[in-house]
Order: sequence, then structure tokens, then C-alpha cells
Amino acid sequence: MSTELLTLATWLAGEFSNREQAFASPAWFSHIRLCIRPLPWHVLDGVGFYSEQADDYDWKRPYRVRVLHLVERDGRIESENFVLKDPAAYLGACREPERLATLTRDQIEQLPGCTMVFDHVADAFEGRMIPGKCCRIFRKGQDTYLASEATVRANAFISWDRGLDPQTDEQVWGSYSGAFHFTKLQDFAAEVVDIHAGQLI
Ligand code: CYC
Repeated sequence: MSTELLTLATWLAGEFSNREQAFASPAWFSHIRLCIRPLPWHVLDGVGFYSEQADDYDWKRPYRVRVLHLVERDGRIESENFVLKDPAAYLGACREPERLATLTRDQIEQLPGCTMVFDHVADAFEGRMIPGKCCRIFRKGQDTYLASEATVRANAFISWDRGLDPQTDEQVWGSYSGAFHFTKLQDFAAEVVDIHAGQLI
């Protein structure tokens, strides 16, 4: 694993909230909690995360559950996105990480085309979807493609997910007011370091 990948992984690992933004602009930004927990190495044979997204007022009942796999390809870091075949089985595991030890590759399914590529610039990683309108999402009754941008820093995660019409490129869903600004409430970076150390032995 390169130091680049290790750095991005430690920055992503944690529990995040967009509290300040949601309080300042409640009409534009709902108050969201993101929990991104490092997965034991053996789950993906590499650096992975289990993530849960929830409304802050109902944070114990996440409405989006994903698995991310960080890989290095052509000198850049990519984040491959997966869904769980049975998300209910792991709901809440982001805060009970010992439950994640039983997760296996056949319990998850990759979302084809839904891979984010990162560039390391100054003190941040800038991510965007791999080009080609290839991450297709059926939402609001129509076919859309994901145009997602993210900036990851030591203590911040800024992301803007939008669904666009494949023919007209017009926005169909997602924020019309710019990116969500998350700051870290709790840091799981030490777990990334431990998982990495376990690999070196
Ligand atoms: C979808 N958000 C997605 C998808 C990706 C990302 C790849 C398409 C695959 C999927 O369905 O999950 C984003 N993936 C990322 C990012 C990384 C990554 C940023 C870098 C670590 O690997 N997303 C947010 C906002 C929230 C949101 C807080 C707005 C309310 O970050 C929504 N994301 C959102 C929605 C979808 C999505 C609604 C469409 C899929 C769905 O309906 O759940």
C-alpha cells in the first residue's frame, strides 16, 4: 500500500456531520451523519470501508449503506462502490465494528461504473467520477447518471452528488445549492493504521 492510499484512507475513516452548514442553511442542506468505518483487511484483501448515511435526527436508522474499496490504478487512487445484498443484516455495524469481521465478498455487489478517481493536490484529495456517464442510477422515475465531486482533507469531507439526464445533462436530483460540507466528529484513523500494520507483519 502506498503512503498516498494510506493518507486518503486515514482521512476518510471517521464519523462526519454537516452540522454547521445545516444550521446555517437549513432550507438547502439537511443535517446528515456519515459514518465511514475501516473494514478488516481480509474482507476485500485490501483497504475497504463500510459506510452508513443517516439523517442526524434519526442517526440510528441509516438509509444508505455502502462498501468502498480503495485501489491503485495507473498511479491514481480509485474508490470502487458496492452495495450489500442484505443491508439490514449489518445496519448499525458502523458503530459496532466487531460485527464487520464476518462480512465477505459474496455479500456485496459492485456498482458498475460507479468508481471515483482521486488526484492528490496540496492538502487534499480531489475526487470525481470516472468519465463516460457510466454510473447509472434510476431515480425520480428516470434514468440518470451520477456526476459526483468530492474533496477529502484531514478533517473534512466535501461532497456533491448529482444525478443528470444522460441526453440533456440537466440535473434531475441532488443538491442545487452546492456541496455538502462535512467535518469529522470522531476519527477512526488509528484503525486504518492498525490494519495496515497487521499487513506488514
Ligand atoms: C450516489 N454517491 C452515490 C454514488 C457514489 C457516490 C459513487 C453512486 C453509487 C451509489 O449508489 O452509491 C459518492 N462514492 C461517492 C463518494 C466517494 C465514493 C463521494 C468518495 C469516498 O466512493 N450523497 C452525499 C450527500 C447526499 C448523497 C450527503 C445528498 C443528500 O454525499 C446522496 N449519493 C446520494 C444519493 C445517491 C448517491 C441520493 C444516489 C443513490 C441512491 O439513491 O442512494
